[in-house]
Amino acid sequence: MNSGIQASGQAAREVDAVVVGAGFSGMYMLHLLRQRGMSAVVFEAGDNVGGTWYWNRYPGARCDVESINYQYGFSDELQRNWNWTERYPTQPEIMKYMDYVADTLDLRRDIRFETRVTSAVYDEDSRRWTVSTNRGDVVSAQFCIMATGCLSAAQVPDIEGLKDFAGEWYHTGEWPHQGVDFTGKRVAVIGTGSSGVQAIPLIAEQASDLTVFQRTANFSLPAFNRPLQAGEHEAAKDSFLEERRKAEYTPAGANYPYNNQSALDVSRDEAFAELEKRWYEGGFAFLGAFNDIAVNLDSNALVSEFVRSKIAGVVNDPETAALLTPKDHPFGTKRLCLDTNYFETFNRPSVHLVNVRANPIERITPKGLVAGGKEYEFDAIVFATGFDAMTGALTRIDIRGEGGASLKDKWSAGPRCYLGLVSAGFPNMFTVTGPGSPSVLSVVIVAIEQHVEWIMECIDHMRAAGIETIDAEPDAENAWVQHVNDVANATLMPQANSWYMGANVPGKPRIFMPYVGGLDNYRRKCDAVAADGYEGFAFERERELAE
Ligand code: N01
Repeated sequence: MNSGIQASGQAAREVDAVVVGAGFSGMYMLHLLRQRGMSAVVFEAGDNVGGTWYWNRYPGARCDVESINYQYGFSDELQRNWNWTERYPTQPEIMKYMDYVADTLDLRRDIRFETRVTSAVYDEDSRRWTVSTNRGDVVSAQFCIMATGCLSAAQVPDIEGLKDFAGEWYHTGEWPHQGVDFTGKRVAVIGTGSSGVQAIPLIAEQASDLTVFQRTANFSLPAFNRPLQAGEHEAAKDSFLEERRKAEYTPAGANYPYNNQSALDVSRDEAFAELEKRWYEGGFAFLGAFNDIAVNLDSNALVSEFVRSKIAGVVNDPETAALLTPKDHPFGTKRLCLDTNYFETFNRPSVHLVNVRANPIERITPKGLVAGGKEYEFDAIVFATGFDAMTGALTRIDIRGEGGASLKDKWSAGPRCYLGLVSAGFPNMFTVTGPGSPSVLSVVIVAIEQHVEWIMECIDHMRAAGIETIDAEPDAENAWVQHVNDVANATLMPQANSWYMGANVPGKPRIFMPYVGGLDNYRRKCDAVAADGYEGFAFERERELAE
């Protein structure tokens, strides 16, 4: 149990750093801080490590990055002593891995579980952050590191009547730990993003009747998951670190076979042959088939046509197939899904599809919900409706920087952050995989390691040079935000109503939030900024030196 740190009203305990969140980012950050001999405390809302994987326990939850690549790359010992069992890791296996890391590195003693940070307030006189929690902890820290995750603030749509629903309802991102048995139940799933696409086939196996409410048809690639063969992971261990070092300088943090050719430079038959080959290999390597899928509408149209034909080939009912076929956005401009039997599931007589775009959900009733004027009855409703991505976990905390300015207010027209690392006016607060960094557009653990290491080296530099605070210079921040937008606007990405654009949250500004310029370019930029004396950042030296 968490004993708390300091009841409010008493003097705050002082630490060098507070870390918010004990997912992959927070765990590694804590490890590095402790290696430096710095005092640190991590606050974590869950009762265990795991971050987004702690909460997303819905049926079928599985990472769509191959397991061998979905692990830390900073320690040979860690990777050598761990064995994955499937090509793509299940949520329970990822949790076991994170438990293993927490135990091996003895992280838990500095993590306060079941504790949610409610506010972080910067004091200009002391140049320290005061971080408060829902359990009365008050901690004063020089550094405040937000390891809050990009997809951790669950978004339940504000649909009238939910509180009157007589059945059970769940959000995929806040799934009950004891699991849910849908056997014999009539179930609704709202949402067909990655979570819905993974959950629907498994819920369909249990439920007596499943109705899927789809607002936007999504592109999904087959995962072709399989158990790893005897010795397969063992064989990969010798080259793992070398492969990871290479992956760190690729656009997506993965050594996919990239074909540096336009889809338009080959014949249609050749293009389809390449796509067919990659399709049956499974996974996101499909994206590397041609070099202009994300920027050239004609190339993209060819790929879209190929993927659409696959849906038509699987779904028996032509009307259902047509409805499941994405037509309103270019391929890859919404986050691609990876599935196992998703489209096949719609061939089950017990599974029905409702087009929410044509028949909007009007309200929830005690018995079910009304869409397009028709009432549907359910025992359970599953919201696979996603997250207030990239900003929600931060804006839900009352963060106050210089002059008492609120981060939420500063970001009201869209997040502003230099390199996705520091937001001007919030000195010594770092965001791991913050908006304006590649984060969700790359293998996120590779992006996380790059950020955590950069932050640690920056703090090392400050401590060695007697510097007390770091802040982003407003001009550098403005230029970076502009660059993030310019790079996005040169691609097809802004053409979709995606969560990358904030489009899934009513009222959220429509800004492309992650950096689409590639993890490789981004990493070089961050390295160059550091090498150049932290160009674009402003330092303040320790008080006695300044006075
Ligand atoms: O959420 P989403 P998610 N009425 O936002 C619909 C990562 N992830 O939880 O597209 C009706 O993608 C919404 O419709 P629309 C991954 O990065 C990874 O599935 O906005 N429908 C959409 O269909 C992923 O992208 C893994 O028109 C409503 C769906 O709900 C991210 O998390 C697994 C609605 C939400 O899709 C988020 O995925 C799972 C409303 N009011 C997640 N509001 C893996 O690694 C929303 N929708 C495999």
